[in-house]
Amino acid sequence: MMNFETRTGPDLGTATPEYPGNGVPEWYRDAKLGFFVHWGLYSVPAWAVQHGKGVHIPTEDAYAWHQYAEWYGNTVRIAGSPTWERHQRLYGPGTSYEDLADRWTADAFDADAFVGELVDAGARYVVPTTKHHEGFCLWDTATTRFNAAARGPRRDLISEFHDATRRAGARFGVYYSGALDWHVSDFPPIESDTDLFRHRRNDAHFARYSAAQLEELVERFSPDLLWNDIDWPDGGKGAEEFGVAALLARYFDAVPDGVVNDRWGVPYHGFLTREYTNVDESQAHPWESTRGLGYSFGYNSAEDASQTLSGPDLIRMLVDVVSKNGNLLINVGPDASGRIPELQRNTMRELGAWLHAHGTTIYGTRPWLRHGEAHGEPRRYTQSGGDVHVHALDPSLGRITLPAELEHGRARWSDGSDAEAMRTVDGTVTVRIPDALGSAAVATLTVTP
Ligand code: FUL
Repeated sequence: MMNFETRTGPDLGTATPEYPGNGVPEWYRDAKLGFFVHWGLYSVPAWAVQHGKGVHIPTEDAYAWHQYAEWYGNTVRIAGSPTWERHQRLYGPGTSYEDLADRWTADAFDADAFVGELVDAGARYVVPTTKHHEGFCLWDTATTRFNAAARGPRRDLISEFHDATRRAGARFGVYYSGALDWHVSDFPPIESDTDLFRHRRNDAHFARYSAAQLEELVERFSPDLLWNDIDWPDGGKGAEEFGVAALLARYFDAVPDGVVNDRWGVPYHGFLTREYTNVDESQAHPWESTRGLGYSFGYNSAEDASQTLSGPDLIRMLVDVVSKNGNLLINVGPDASGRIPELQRNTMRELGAWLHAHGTTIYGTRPWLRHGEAHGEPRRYTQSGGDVHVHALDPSLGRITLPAELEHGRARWSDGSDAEAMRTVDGTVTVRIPDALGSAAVATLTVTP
């Protein structure tokens, strides 16, 4: 798998004064959980080769066998790739990727119901792809006819997402593919990480096109969050007007408490991004972990339950990320009709149910003195309002050994019942986990020190 953050994530502390808005607003730090929505023409074939545990793809085949279904528009152009073969068989050799636009109906998409499912699962912000690398715009843009209002769905999907998200009381963000737009480029397919840099436009025309699109998005939706992908085209000398510094200045003028990510190809960053990567230690700067519920962001119909995160896995992941000063931007990949596939939905429901009962130990919290302990039962810490929340990651162990700082505190479970702490013969203070919680994903104890 490609390691995106190593090339796009600048080091901590490298922000420079020429890039405005350095920092991350409190609303973003409090939100903890967002939902990414990868939806585009790639949702029509909704296919990539299966990845996952035990599957080894040699590096030289990483692009021909790409794990991300949203990369279909590239993979299908690599002659002989599994996607290319399947595409010929299903759609016939004359059907281009872009022809799929007319097969995309989005006929079951109900934005309020869709966003409602995300919010029920705990989302505090929602970030749909407005334009992925394929170049198809999901809003009614004046910049190209290759958009969802003119082709396929014939609806302004981003406007629908935006209105529904605001109505639901969540924050609204936009994903935008800054560096790559295969619709207006004329390169051979990307077959290696080197190609990823070579096969992209960086001319003034393209910078102007991208800037015009992003500005439409800012003007129409005042997004709380800009999630640019890969890099921003710098356009060369004379195109400074479309460069990152100018764009971000205009964005923060329009949305003073907005936030941006770290994929602009410049030393400026808002929150840092990590993709399919675990972070070992708590990070000083706010960061965001992202991944799909399976091994792809765009819906991959070839995946089954064994490739999909279970509810308990996702709950533990959220707790882990939050304890280390991160947010989790978990992704759903709807099908072409606009429904969330059942496998993803099941996991989301479990997360939502857990957050419903334990949300106060996640939302609005901050990291504690440390994220966990090197020894003893696996656990993670968060804190809020003077309380420390101890999240036992393996409740089947039946007990939590309290760290010295919390030994004399008052401890209770999420239903408010008191937890009894006992000093054991070896001198540690231990709380027994009630049998009813033994099979929970995480057992959370709140301690007032
Ligand atoms: C990456 C993209 O190439 C993936 O397709 C996905 O959108 C992910 C969030 O960012 O850089």
